Amino acid sequence: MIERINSPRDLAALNSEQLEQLAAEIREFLIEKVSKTGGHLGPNLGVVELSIALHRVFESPNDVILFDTGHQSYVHKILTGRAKDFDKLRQRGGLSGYPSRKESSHDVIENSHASTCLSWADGISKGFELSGQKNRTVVAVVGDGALTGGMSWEALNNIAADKDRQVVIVVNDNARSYSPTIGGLAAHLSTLRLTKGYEKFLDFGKAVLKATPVVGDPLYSAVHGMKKGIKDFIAPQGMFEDLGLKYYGPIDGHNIAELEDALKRAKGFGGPVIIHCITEKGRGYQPALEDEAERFHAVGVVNPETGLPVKKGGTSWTKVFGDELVEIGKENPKIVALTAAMMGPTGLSKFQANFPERTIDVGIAEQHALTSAAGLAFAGMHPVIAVYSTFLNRAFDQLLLDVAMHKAGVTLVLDRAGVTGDDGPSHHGIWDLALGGIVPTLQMAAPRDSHTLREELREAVKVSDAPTLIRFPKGEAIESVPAVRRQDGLDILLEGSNDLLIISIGAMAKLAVDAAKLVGATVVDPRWVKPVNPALVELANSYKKVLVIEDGIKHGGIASTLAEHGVVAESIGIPLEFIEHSNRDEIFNDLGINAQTIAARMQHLVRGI
Ligand SMILES: Cc1ncc(C[n+]2csc(CCOP(=O)(O)OP(=O)(O)O)c2C)c(N)n1
Repeated sequence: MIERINSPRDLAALNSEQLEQLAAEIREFLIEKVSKTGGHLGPNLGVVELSIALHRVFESPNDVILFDTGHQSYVHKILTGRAKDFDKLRQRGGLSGYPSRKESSHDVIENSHASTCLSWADGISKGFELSGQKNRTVVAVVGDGALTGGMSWEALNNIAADKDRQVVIVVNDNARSYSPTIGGLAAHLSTLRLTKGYEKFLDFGKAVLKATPVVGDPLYSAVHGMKKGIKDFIAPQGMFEDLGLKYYGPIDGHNIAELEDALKRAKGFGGPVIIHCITEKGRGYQPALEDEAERFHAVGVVNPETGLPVKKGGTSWTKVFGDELVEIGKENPKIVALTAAMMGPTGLSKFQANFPERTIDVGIAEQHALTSAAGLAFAGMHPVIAVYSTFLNRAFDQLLLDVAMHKAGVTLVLDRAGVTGDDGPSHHGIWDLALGGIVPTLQMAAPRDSHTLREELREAVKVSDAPTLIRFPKGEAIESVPAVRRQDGLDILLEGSNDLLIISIGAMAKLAVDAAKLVGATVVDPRWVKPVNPALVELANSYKKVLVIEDGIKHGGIASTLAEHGVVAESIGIPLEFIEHSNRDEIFNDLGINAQTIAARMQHLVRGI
């Protein structure tokens, strides 16, 4: 069946049995392919029927189908003629794990950061209206997790204001982000879920009453007028309708006929509509359904039969952090851990198991997390916010004004800093040092190994009158890059024989030491990169040549901060561009951040001494 689908138009000819068969084949296909490449298996298994129904009812790309976050767009890719490319999913030169304009005219948002889709839908539909592009419906598929992000509500507020707007919002409600979605909104959705049958009741009432002569029509209108009252009785917080959005649901997100029926009604409605679908994350794949923690939200390479990882990795930076935070939490009752819907991936599950009352999941709400943390600090706690580096970007204002300007004792722990690889341009954690570099009062450390991560984390949580930030990369931690000695807060990693000093930032240390050995340079790890340690400036100025190696963007990075302090240095870092998905080593090689290129650069510098 899959081979027969080269474009969404090919779906039109299929009868309901064939559609069921196609759905089953797509599930098998996803399990087979994603188990080989890694990717977002659980979310995509949950949207098979939904994606088929969307592409049968709407005419993409004339109608615009948007996926919030974009991690659940694999089925959409299959239906839009890209099944043949799945062997290279998330690999160099292959399919992106998110929608990609380069790949298809059916893809619009090059996303991966959550909760933006409704704003896109608002803008696109407004644009269609203003430019006279009638008959173009905008469909936004948004998860219950993504709905916990503030932007979603800012957008709904705008979409609801225009009663004629051709926007269909499909809430893909699987009750989970990575783990179960939390908060008042989740509770509300679960109340709505219990109202199943409510719309059917109204439809039944409509048919019966309309068939009743003379009194039927007025009576139907009266009942219809009571609709909100009935709904409020059944589901006391009809939030979407209170916002002024037509709500339809809940419907079975795995029943293609029911989905199509709802989507057709929404398409014909002529104004903004919410279709509330109930789906199951990981549907049809037993290992995913048994994964209570995350339902195979994102997996590496796994055995498709068992779902178990093919390669067992060593201890990750994430685990080193998570374990140490538990130890710190035992000693210090003021420590409170915050996550933005990523308890497991940021290493906080163990802290949560030990101190549930001191662990807070705020939902996909990084901005809120920062400001709420400032509040916690004011109230006498020491919040530790664990977040992927890339997701801090959107909370810059909160970091700057709510946290830093208030000198709040908040510790930010940035995982997946630097080049991350297969998740593509929007997932690299390469802006953190440059952004943090322009925030007054913020102190930043970049640990080079497990030992310094533990040590610097302990130092960070001791600071109570300023925010602190610790950043480390994705993957397996480097156990130890030993220092020859510590001098005025600086770690000297290698004593050289010539006049070249390498300033190595964080996890670049091993590479820096290996390359420096080849040319006899000195290597220093400043440990805390902000504020700039005067001892580092003094040391650097006693050398003839200085090279800074960092895995953040060069522009505004540590080398340019040091320049502000009078240190003239060459720099190796990330250029100011969006870097395509690929594995990390390939990206580093492309950028010339590997032992050979660094050694060659050092040799060149040494020759100039
Ligand atoms: C701003 C931001 N923070 C965190 C994440 C990490 N993340 C990716 S998907 C996801 C959960 C999304 O849940 P939902 O929208 O319900 O989609 P589902 O996977 O359940 O279909 C999270 C937290 C992100 N993509 N963007």
